[in-house]
Amino acid sequence: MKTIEQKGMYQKFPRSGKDTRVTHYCAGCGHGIVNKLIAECCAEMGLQDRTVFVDPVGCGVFTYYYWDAAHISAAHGRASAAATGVCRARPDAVTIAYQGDGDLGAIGFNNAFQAASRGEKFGCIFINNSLYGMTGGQMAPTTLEGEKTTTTPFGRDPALTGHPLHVCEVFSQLQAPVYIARVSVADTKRIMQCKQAIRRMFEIQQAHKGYALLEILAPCPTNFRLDPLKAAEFCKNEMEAEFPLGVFRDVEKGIGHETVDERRGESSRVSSSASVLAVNPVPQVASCAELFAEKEAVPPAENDPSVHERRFKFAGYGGQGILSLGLTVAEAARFERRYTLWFPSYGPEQRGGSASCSVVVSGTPIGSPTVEHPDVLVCMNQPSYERFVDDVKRGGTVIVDATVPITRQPPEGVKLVQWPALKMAEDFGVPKAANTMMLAALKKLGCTGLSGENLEKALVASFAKKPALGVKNLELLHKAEAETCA
Ligand SMILES: Cc1ncc(C[n+]2csc(CCOP(=O)(O)OP(=O)(O)O)c2C)c(N)n1
Repeated sequence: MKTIEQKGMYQKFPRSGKDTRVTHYCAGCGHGIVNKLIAECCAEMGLQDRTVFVDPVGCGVFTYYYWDAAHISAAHGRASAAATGVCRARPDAVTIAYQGDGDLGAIGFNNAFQAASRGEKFGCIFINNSLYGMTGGQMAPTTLEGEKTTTTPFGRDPALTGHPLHVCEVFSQLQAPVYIARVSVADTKRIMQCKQAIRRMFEIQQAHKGYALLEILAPCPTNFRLDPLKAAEFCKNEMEAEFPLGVFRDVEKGIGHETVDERRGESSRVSSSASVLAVNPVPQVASCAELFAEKEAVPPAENDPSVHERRFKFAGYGGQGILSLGLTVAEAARFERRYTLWFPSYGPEQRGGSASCSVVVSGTPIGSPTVEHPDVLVCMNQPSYERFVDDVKRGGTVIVDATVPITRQPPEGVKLVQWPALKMAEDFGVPKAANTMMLAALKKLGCTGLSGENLEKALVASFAKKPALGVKNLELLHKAEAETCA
């Protein structure tokens, strides 16, 4: 088969560790489209040998696999700070920072804003997909009002979590930037406009004219929980309604720039002077409220100070179902109308590396999702036992798989339960169900503080897309409960 050469990209991506030309982006992801446009512009303008890309932490983290140019990987939120260093140290280079809306709008907002205010000579490409993509779809500063994310399951409520942050409009209050624009990649026409805007950004950097910000509205089908076409429509209808497209400033072209004196006289001119790009009106589609429609609607948590907070840690190897076990307990708490948080932690590997999650269940709003001293620790392997056993609270419980050698006892006052979860799952002919075996132990020992009925309901709900497996796991749960604990 003849492969088409993609300008500006490596023709294979060996840095990914695979002999492939396939990127890591999901189908319909805005990053994938923008990555190609950036590579094309850089190559078409003959800038590959002069360009230094500063890569973010977020879904754009692997652009150094793809773009054939120089790269620096910055820590999360620090791409604009790193780009400041690059463009000062190498004034001859074309420096481009690439950042997501969590990266730039949340943790990295101040250093991005200050770099813009100083007029550092780099271009910043800002991908706004309205949430944290890489980490599983949490709320970002740009999340729309009412938008459901994993951390705003009832929709973003401005009274609790504020209003969406308009980065272009905020940066437009600064004196130094020479170019500020917002585009989108939600359809072909917009993609062409986006390419022109990226080109313009490269032109400005090629001539070392000053700081430029290009915000790009991008669909994230996976975390919107929509197919690629519907995700693009969501981007057009809902996101553009909140974040209008346009060139907010292009100093050379006389768009949207006033001197401080002029602005003092007429403070609203910057935002009103955005020249809005002509885009076709599109039909209305499913709103964000429908995104999580498949999840059972449960009334919000009830405030009940008599229910004390319980903190859990679940740990094991990735692939042992430890994160879903934690999620099942959190889901049971939701069914019980408790406040609850589930906080996963894992390495970059999808399988095999260490994985753990923290769960907090309480009758009152929860302050922090981190669990340093769990009441209950569930360990599926030796490294997690070694790592967390000393942290368990006095009066707490450690449930550990019976295959794990007990090299040291838990602290005084902590109950140790060795439970043959892996063996039972194996004996029952479903080795993958070891996490369900652990749930049986939690239920049998009564250490979740949640009703058995809700734990079972949550187990079944976790297999909502494969109901037969839900029934099977419930059966296995009951069989395991009949076993005796060591
Ligand atoms: C200092 C630090 N805090 C938090 C994280 C976890 N983290 C990794 S990516 C990310 C957010 C990514 O969201 P965004 O910047 O919007 O990019 P997207 O993945 O949506 O493209 C977070 C919070 C981290 N890696 N480092």
